[in-house]
Amino acid sequence: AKAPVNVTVTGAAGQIGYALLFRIASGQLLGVDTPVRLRLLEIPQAIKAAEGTAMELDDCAFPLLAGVDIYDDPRKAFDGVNVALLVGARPRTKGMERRDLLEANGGIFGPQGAAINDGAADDVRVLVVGNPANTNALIAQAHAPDIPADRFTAMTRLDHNRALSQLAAKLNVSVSDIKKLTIWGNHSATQYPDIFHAEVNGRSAVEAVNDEEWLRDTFIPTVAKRGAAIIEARGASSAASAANAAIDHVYDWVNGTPEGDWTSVALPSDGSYGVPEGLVSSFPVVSRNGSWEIVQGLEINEFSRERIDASVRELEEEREAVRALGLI
Ligand code: NAX
Repeated sequence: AKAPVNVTVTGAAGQIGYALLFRIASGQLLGVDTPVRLRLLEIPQAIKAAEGTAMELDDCAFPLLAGVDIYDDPRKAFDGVNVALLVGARPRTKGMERRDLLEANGGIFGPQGAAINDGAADDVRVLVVGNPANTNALIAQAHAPDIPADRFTAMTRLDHNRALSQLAAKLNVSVSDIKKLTIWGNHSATQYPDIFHAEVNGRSAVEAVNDEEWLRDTFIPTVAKRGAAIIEARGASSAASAANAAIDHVYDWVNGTPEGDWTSVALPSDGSYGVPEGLVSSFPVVSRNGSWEIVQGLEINEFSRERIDASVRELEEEREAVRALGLI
């Protein structure tokens, strides 16, 4: 039998945590032949709630679940970790400036990055979900100099899945008919969902849509503002769909992306497509042999260039701000 994989989930008592843990324990994160040991990290006030979730995990009697441990100390929670899902973050509260938000999150993701650096297994993979996800990933990565930078990623898979679904609805096709869609840039309102390279049943998606106004004034803003629309409708932010995207992200990272398609992941730039090196920005990627590779050689038209640059500019501003605060 395979040895259990250590999966640490931060913010485990939160709403995404609740939607995520049961799917991990059932085998959907890594595959149905891989046992997992869950390690939940929470702040002291939420430990009791995490214990309640752990009781429910017990009650599912998942054959693949090798154990559940609960911690309020990142050093312990990340000891020996193979997959780290950084979900817990400091949310923006009313009247909070961006500077305060970045500073509060620096206080979380800096120490967590250092704990991962010191304690993680050699094959560690990190996915940051907690917002501002790209810059939180940048902060964690900056505190983990001994780990290859490309093991630190931030989640734009939810945006990717939202874009797939919107485009499929517009063209009246199934999401599985669509390939090669891309989210570029920041997981924020400036993100750019790009369909110029996308294919629908093998033909150009842009030609199939044939409606630049829809693309510009409906598709892009609908995808970028979907999070706000969910809050408006549900009275709470996306949880099950965010957990689903985290599962998709890690599953593909470990098991590979299908031939003839790609997905979207925010990872430290190697300078591809003019994105400054080191910025954690979303790219079209494939997963091969357990690593992400940025898809190279795509032609970027003027419409796309403008939008990629705007989102990357926002990421540069965030990086400047966390630098000025001494967080990286
Ligand atoms: P909740 O507020 O329900 O849960 C967050 C949990 O994190 C809480 O239980 C809290 O106690 C815990 N926490 C806070 N600081 C912690 C720390 N230092 N260590 C460990 N745990 C800590 O939020 P939820 O709805 O679960 O969302 C979690 C994060 O995901 C938020 O930052 C949210 O903005 C972000 N999202 C990111 C998305 C993405 O696509 N990248 C989409 C969904 C979501 O909005």
